[in-house]
Amino acid sequence: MKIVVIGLGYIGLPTAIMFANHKQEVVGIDVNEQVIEELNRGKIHIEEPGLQAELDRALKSQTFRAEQIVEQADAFIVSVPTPNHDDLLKSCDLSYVKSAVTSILPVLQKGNTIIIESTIAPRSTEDHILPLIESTGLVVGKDVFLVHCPERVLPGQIIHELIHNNRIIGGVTPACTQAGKKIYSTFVQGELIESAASTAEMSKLIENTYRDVNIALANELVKISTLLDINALDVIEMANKHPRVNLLQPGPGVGGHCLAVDPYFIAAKAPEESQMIQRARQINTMMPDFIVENTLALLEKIQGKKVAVFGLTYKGDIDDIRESPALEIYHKLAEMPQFDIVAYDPHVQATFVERDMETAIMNADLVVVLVDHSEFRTLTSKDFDRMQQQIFLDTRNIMTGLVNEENYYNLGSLSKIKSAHRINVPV
Ligand code: SAJ
Repeated sequence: MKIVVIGLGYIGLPTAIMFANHKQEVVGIDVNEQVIEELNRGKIHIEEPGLQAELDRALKSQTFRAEQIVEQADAFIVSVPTPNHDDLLKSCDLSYVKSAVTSILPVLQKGNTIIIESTIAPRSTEDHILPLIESTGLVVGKDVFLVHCPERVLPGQIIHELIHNNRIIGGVTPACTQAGKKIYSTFVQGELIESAASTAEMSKLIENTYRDVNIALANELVKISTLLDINALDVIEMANKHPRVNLLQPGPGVGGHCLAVDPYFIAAKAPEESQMIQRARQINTMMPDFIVENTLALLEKIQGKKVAVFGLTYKGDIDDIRESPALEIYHKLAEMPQFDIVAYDPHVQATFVERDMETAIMNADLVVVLVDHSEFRTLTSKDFDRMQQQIFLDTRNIMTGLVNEENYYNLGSLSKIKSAHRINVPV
């Protein structure tokens, strides 16, 4: 089977390569000329464990090549970004998806299948994509097949999850679902769950919304517990010992291109009915300010000046800084002329980011940990000898080598920062 994958980003590229390494002929399409050129030379442009080796294999077997122009194929997979519109409820911007689908139309033939993998607002496949395709005169469900098959892989584990996760195959008609199943069965070992396009769209969105709301609850618990001088991290640990409770972890905010984006796609389609979803978004987007406030209170308490910010990505062990609360916190602190703020992240290459830890912590008064990179987990106080004062604010609760230090603060012990002038709590 020949498959054209449009959009060679964090999802499209691994997906294209997986098909190529499972005996399909794959052409990857991207608008970025440099990406095309590098991929054909054998270099991946994103950080994802195992992906480079998979590309090497696909190029060697000549089952994958990257191009700029869409060509005829049996199946087309659209995996392009769907950002938020800059409107009140940050609705779903379908323009890249529509333009990718439009680029397929001139080469579309009877019997072809079009699959939308991009995350889209509920009803988008039927209300927006279907009319585009049928404008050619081809009938969906009879001449060509249209499917929404949301990707559900976790960055950092994409290769494994692409193969083993269940996939929702949401066809516009039952014949579309069957056409989609045939394509993914070439390499997916998880269950291929038959569904309708709109159910698949909403299911994908609510999966990430569920996590966002759950994290908002944990973040709210931190604020409440800080006020009441209770350790929220201990509370979560205890509560999660209940067999039917699974609170997620609080942190400096929720980032990435999924949890911080998808809930708005639902909210914008049903503003009145989505009060809790919107409130959870607000709670999570306010977390960076809460961390900045606590950092400033701690700096005041310790009379500190230099801060080393550990981690800028939106989560650990990846190089992705999209929608990153850590980056937002860094920028907010760096704007304050009275402090010397250094960013350290072994995964991020940018001029303002220090990649040498020794240089970053030299004479620092405070280390603020914003990302749970594995490299940080094993650090002990010996590693911080060069600091002026060894004080830590660990928003991810991962510096296990330091937890017993007197000057170690995490989201369970923020009340210690303000304990000198604690506000009166209503009794
Ligand atoms: N986070 C917390 N506390 C937690 C877990 C996460 O604050 O307990 C934060 C992270 O630090 C990060 C953000 O949430 O800033 C998102 O991280 P994540 O690991 O929850 O999610 P993503 O965005 O990397 O990937 C999610 C996954 N969705 C689910 O697990 C339901 C993934 O499976 C999806 O494929 C992906 O979204 C997507 O593309 O939608």
